[in-house]
Amino acid sequence: MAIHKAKFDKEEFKKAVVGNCKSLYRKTLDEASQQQRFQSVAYAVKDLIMDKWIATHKQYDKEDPKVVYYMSMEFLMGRALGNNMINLMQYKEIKKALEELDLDINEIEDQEPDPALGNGGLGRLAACFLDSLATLEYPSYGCGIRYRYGMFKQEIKDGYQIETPDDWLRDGYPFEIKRAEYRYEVKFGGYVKVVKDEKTGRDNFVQEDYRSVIAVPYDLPILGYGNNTVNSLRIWDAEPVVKFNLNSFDKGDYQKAIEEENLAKNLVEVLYPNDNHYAGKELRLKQQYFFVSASVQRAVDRYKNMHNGDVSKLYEKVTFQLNDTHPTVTVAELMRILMDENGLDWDQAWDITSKTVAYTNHTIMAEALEKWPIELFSRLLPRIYQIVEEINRRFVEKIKAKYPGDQEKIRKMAIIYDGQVKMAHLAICAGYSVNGVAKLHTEILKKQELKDFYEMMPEKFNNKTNGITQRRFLLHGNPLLAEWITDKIGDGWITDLKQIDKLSLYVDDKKAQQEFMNIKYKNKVRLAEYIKKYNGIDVDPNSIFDVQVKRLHEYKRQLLNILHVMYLYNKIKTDPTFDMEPRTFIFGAKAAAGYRIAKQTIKLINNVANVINNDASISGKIKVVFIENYRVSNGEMIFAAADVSEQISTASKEASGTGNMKFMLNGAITLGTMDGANVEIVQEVGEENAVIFGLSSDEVIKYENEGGYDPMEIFNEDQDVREVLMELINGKYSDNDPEEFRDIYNSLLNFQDGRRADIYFILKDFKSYAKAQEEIDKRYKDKAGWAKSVMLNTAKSGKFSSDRTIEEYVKDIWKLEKVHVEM
Ligand code: 4GP
Repeated sequence: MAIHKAKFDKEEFKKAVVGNCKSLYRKTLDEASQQQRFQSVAYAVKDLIMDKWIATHKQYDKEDPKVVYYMSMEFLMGRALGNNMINLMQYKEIKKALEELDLDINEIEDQEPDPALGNGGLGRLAACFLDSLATLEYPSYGCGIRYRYGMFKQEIKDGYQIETPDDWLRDGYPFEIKRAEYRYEVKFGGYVKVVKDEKTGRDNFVQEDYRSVIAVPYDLPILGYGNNTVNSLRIWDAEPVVKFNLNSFDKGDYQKAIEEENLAKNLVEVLYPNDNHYAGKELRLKQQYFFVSASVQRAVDRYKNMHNGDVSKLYEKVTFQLNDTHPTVTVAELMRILMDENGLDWDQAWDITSKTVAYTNHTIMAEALEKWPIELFSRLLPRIYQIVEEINRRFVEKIKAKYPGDQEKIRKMAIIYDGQVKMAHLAICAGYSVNGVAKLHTEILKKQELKDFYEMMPEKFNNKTNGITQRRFLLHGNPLLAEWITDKIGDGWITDLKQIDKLSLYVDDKKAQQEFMNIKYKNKVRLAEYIKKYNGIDVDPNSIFDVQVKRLHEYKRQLLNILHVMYLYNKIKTDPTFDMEPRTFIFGAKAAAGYRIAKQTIKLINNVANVINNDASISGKIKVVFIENYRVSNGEMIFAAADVSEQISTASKEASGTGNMKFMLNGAITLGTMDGANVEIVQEVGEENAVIFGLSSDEVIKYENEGGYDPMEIFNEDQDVREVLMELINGKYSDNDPEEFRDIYNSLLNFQDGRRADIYFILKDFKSYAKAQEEIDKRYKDKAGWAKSVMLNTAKSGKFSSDRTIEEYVKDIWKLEKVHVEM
């Protein structure tokens, strides 16, 4: 790939920063606040982007290439300033310019709020995909919502998680631009009137007595690395209709005006903070339809403008990729627009729609499956519901034709059944592609979760193993290692991560090993300073940094990790001569606000930390740290500093995982189960360079199909496990309140609320996990062996670039052509 580096005029840039400060704040740089300085710098960087952004869209208008619209309720972007500097290939130059203005780039970057318009995996994946699409020069739009408040900020008080609002727009977000020229009305509620068209004799469907909002987009630039491509992330804000339509006042319809005002205000107020979980709230469905309707209306208009108003070949130039089922109303909205607004008949509209929409599944967790009660769905989206009804009717006919007399098939596969609209079924029925996000996950979809659909439509199913962008998670997040790698093998890895395999040549080289481990040490010092600053805890950078950062979820088993820490602590206490490498267990995780047992787990981790960190008698052999407010920006620093990557989900439950890839890239050893993409990580790096434990996914699924296993047997027979479990309810870690962790204890041992005990096999996997942890200790003692292993992890991470993933989507699903932008 030809890398293009634009000329950088340092003096111009400095002038721009000073000028921005003046025109934005009426201040000189020295009297401006840090936030104001950040804004002044960000606007100057935005200036460097604008010409490319304009040129990209001119080129798209000229060439009329096929475009993918990545439809997602979440884009977990992380900070933009540093990343934009990197992708402009002007990080060092800008850093230097800022130094001359007496500004420290790290402090400036630290002023930017993380745009956190996502929860976790699926939202961050969307952000990595946009980076890769632009870098690979593929035309694309991210389509989402401009939430007023993104993912909440987490504070830890007395060990408890406290959620505070993420007011990311408070000071204004310098990189967005409002596109007031693209306004679309989105309608909710009311009823559908059928009006016969006198001329054509056709039935027209008209929504009456509805409430509506105006969707107004804001565009964020998505820069390709080292090229002129700047794509857009388009996030929609809601404004009340009355602002420009005073009619309702004229008619005295004051009530309606107020309702629409409130609708607009509430719609985009906040991101639902659930990961791998469906909340079923009416407002959530409104959010879904809101951004989908606006995005599809815009995409169809854009296409029509370029094709003389003819929509019949839309699929040649447009694909809507559904990031999980959240945007699945895309299917019905596109049908509505094609039929009701463009006069196509059902068959034509269906032919286009079913060649235009594709679906990605991100989880098999049952509680994440979206099912909307038809009462709610039809009340909120009456016309859309009619269309879904008809899609369902025709689909059921097809099922009947294929499986005559098999009522069971209809029960399992219908889109509408038992009074619910099943969004995954709609996405699969209408989509031309259905993909999972790692090999194992796709196999489980085919053999278990979506078995019936796979049998009926095998041609739709395919796998796209996730990836991450090395530009953010190595080049930006770990500058020391990035520079060292470039020194050794050149900078080709930045846009072609496969090349990082050239490091394999160095893994036995003593000097290279030392350099690599020295960088790791420096990154650990950087994290230790952060921990000291924000947690007040001293940690030893010479200890093993054993890290589990991800959303808090029972299936991810942070509980297994902390129970093991408690077990290890008991071991050290009973045998003070117990020999082990000092270990720092680092956690970071947000729990959904209403997820009780997840919040209790956070409290448990913090209480265990409190006891252990203050016990001088163990001479610092173990430290436990819970990093507050884990997010993309501190994540970048954490990955760089990790020795051990904890990927310990119950096998079969983690669809892919992407944190696992970020750790691997930065030279950490995976301690994990054979789940999600861990399987492929082990395949790439070799079993001897990872530590694997626990039940396999087949074993887990077998137990599940047989009604579970009995954790009491383990409790009865294993004294170590019993001791740890009793400590949950004897006050040892709960300031003498034995009830504090009762729910956790019960979840492991007692059948309750119709749920089996220990459904995530924590006790079942405990001993095998403890052994794996001993293995880590043993391997770490062999310094050269460890260095070689972590270097191999970095060297073998080439497959896990989101560039590779995107190329696969392009080839198998989207069929895009690259558009090269000249300046
Ligand atoms: C996540 C999966 O849990 C994770 O394994 C996967 O790597 C990620 O999607 C991206 O594909 N799912 C969600 C969710 O974030 O809310 O379902």
